[in-house]
Amino acid sequence: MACVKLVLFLMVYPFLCQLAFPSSLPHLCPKDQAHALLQFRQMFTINASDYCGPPNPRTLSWNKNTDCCSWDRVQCDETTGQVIELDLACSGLQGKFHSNSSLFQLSSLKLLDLSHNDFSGSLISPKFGELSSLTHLYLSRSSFTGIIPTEISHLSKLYVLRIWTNDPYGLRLGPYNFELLLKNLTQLRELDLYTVSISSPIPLNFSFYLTKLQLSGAQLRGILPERVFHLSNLEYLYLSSNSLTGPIPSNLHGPISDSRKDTLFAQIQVIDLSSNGFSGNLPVSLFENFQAMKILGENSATRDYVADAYFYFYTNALIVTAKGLALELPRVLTTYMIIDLSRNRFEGHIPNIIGDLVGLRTLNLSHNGLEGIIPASLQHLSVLESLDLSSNKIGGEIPQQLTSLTFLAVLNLSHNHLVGCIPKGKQFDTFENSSYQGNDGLRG
Ligand SMILES: *[C@@H]1O[C@H](CO)[C@@H](O)[C@H](O)[C@H]1NC(C)=O
Ligand SMILES: *[C@@H]1O[C@H](CO)[C@@H](O)[C@H](O)[C@H]1NC(C)=O
Ligand SMILES: *[C@@H]1O[C@H](CO)[C@@H](O)[C@H](O)[C@H]1NC(C)=O
Ligand SMILES: *[C@@H]1O[C@H](CO)[C@@H](O)[C@H](O)[C@H]1NC(C)=O
Ligand SMILES: *[C@@H]1O[C@H](CO)[C@@H](O)[C@H](O)[C@H]1NC(C)=O
Ligand SMILES: *[C@@H]1O[C@H](CO)[C@@H](O)[C@H](O)[C@H]1NC(C)=O
Ligand SMILES: CC(=O)N[C@H]1CO[C@H](CO)[C@@H](O)[C@@H]1O
Repeated sequence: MACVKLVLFLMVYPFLCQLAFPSSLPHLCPKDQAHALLQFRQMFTINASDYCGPPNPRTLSWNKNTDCCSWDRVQCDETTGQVIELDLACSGLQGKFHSNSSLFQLSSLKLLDLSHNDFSGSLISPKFGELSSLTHLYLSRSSFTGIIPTEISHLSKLYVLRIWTNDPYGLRLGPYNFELLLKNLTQLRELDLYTVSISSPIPLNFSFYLTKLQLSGAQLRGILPERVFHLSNLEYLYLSSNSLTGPIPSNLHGPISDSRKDTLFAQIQVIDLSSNGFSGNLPVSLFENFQAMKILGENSATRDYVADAYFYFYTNALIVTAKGLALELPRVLTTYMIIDLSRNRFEGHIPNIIGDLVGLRTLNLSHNGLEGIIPASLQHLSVLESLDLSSNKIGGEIPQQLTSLTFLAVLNLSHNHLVGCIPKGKQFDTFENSSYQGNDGLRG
């Protein structure tokens, strides 16, 4: 009798459980989704790339006899059981990515990461545009070629879109598609199209939520719309190696009135406008607004920081771990604050106010037409590691106070009109003479 009771209890238990804890009941992955995943997996051989470090072919462990929600790198919705996250970054997938891939049957996907695989010159399928729940799409450095399809702009829920490539002939995005993309993806926090060829001016329509904009090497031209400076959440702006021209507006107005002006670029941590055709004076009024750079973070006094996700990618093979962290990294750890305005046509003086940006690690103003003197206020940049003012027309003496910059590992003042004695002591005893060459009036 007791035995029957126990059996009955065991039979009823799951239902009781479901009543009591409806959402904690483990859902089985729907059969069609498991099938779609396995079918996708079968299209590829596994050949881990050196870029990702040691081979980590996670999809090998997928097994049709187990619940696909328990598979490595697969996440399901707790209530519906639908696959909502698929993180296949650095999975060593090698082979053609078919335009009708079974992956597109996973219609509830919110996060899809296919970066750092080798899809051998496949085109990016227009069907990505059908995954309308996507908030995060990562397709970087996966050997896709051709034109990024217009359909990507259907993904109006996207927060993060990363399609960077390191092949300048790899991917293109027509000017019209670029405009459409910016206009329709109104929720975007991060847009990374590094070296994707766009070949157009920067359109005016931007998501105001952007925290990171990476468009280096995108063959952009024309002037930088003032609207870019109104992205009040922007932390990372990379526009290097384009053909952008004109002065940076010196009279920026806040979105409603001048009183809102202090929000402009207040969060900026990295601004890289190097190798463009910018002209005019350095943007003093913009520097004034760099509130985040005026703070010396808690861990700043150590070198034990991790820079933004890019730095992390390029210096650390553990991209897999990095990805999960990437969104949070800049906030959690001390960041690597950079101003790089090198190789442009900026003129005028180096503004004293740069000395207020005490969080700066790297300042590169080289290869411009700057005049005047090196402001002594730079002595306040106590965590500065790299200072490059080379190839300008800067005169006067090197301020003795710069010897207080004890973190300075790279200094380049070459090819200017500096005079007087090179300061002695501390870091200054470590710099090579190529740091000073091409200044006829310098001694010591
Ligand atoms: C794996 O990839 C490397 C370079 O990416 C290539 O040289 C090698 O032939 C590939 N191995 C196989 C089995 O395809
Ligand atoms: C994709 O299309 C090819 C033919 O163009 C076909 O052989 C293949 O089975 C299709 N795959 C899927 C997942 O529908
Ligand atoms: C823009 O997004 C909406 C959804 O918000 C979508 O219906 C529309 O097709 C998209 N337009 C383009 C051109 O992608
Ligand atoms: C500064 O920028 C120039 C030109 O973009 C570059 O060649 C140089 O290496 C940079 N300096 C440092 C110290 O990185
Ligand atoms: C640079 O320094 C080396 C010694 O470290 C010296 O031999 C050389 O002449 C110097 N070059 C110039 C241009 O001063
Ligand atoms: C400084 O820059 C010049 C060119 O601008 C370069 O030749 C020299 O090697 C650089 N020196 C250092 C120490 O970086
Ligand atoms: C500044 C600008 O061009 N804004 C436009 C962005 O897109 C919307 C929708 O097409 C337009 O209404 C705005 O005028």
